[in-house]
Amino acid sequence: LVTERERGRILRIADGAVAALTGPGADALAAFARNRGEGGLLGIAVLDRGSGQPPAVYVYQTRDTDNAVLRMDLGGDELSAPVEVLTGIPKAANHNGGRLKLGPDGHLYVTTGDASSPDLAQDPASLAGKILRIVADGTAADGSPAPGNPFGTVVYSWGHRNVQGIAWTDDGRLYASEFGQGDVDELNLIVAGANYGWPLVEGLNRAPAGTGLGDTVDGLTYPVVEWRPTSSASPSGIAATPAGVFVAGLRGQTLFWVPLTASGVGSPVPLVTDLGRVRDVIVGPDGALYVATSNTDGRGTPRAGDDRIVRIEIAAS
Ligand SMILES: [Ca+2]
Repeated sequence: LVTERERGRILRIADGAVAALTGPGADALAAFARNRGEGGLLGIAVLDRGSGQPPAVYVYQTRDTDNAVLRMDLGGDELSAPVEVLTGIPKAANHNGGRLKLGPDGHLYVTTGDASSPDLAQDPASLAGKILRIVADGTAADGSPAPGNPFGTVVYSWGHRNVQGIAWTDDGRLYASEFGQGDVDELNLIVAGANYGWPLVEGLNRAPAGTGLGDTVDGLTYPVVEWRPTSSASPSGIAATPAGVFVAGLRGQTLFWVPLTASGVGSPVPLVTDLGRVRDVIVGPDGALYVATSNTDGRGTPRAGDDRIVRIEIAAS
């Protein structure tokens, strides 16, 4: 399934054929679809509830006054009317975050942006500039703080500017990509309760002398990978395989490969550079990478066939 940010549609793509989902849920999502800057219909995650039950589809959508996580049942190509799972995430024209992923622990991780109010990222009580971790089992408990969250709230990590991608490695490490202000884009290793520094620091900028990648100094945790300047990357969606972390780059128009090492990650390697702006990358059930381009979003140069979902096979080693 693929979301369309501005039209508010969810597409089912199978064997190269594209069909838009229908039903009350599709109508409700489309009703909020107007030009919302970087907002709109953003992340999507699907929960398989087992035999006899329809899958639950979670989406992140920018509405009139907030960003919200909504849930629908999917029967065939029909979506039921949305149920509000988590509301009141600050919205703005820019910095809405919006990635959703179900973690290996079965909980739903939600990335938010600072909603162009940087200080909110340093306010643990605000949902802006955070990674959130919530219950998502398809019941009325959805949206409550997941057990073990560091503050007893839905907040999992804080001090983020605009988290665009999250992914887990096989050994359980959680990585997250983040757009910088203009100097430094980041890939962070996410630890529960850690403060990733925005807007006090950006990458290693303004860090105490001697601070290295991945260090935690004076309560702030620094990224494990930097891209300088941000025009070289703008890291959006990410995916992880045993080969490493794959990072979709918008302004950098590159799919990066960040190799995994015993102690962390290596330096990013440009892997694919001929697709234009790359919005997202996931690992498919077949083990291949599926990459979404973003050349028709008003910031790119559309080419024939854009935008596209591209399948890329990667070597096992
Ligand atoms: Ca940071």
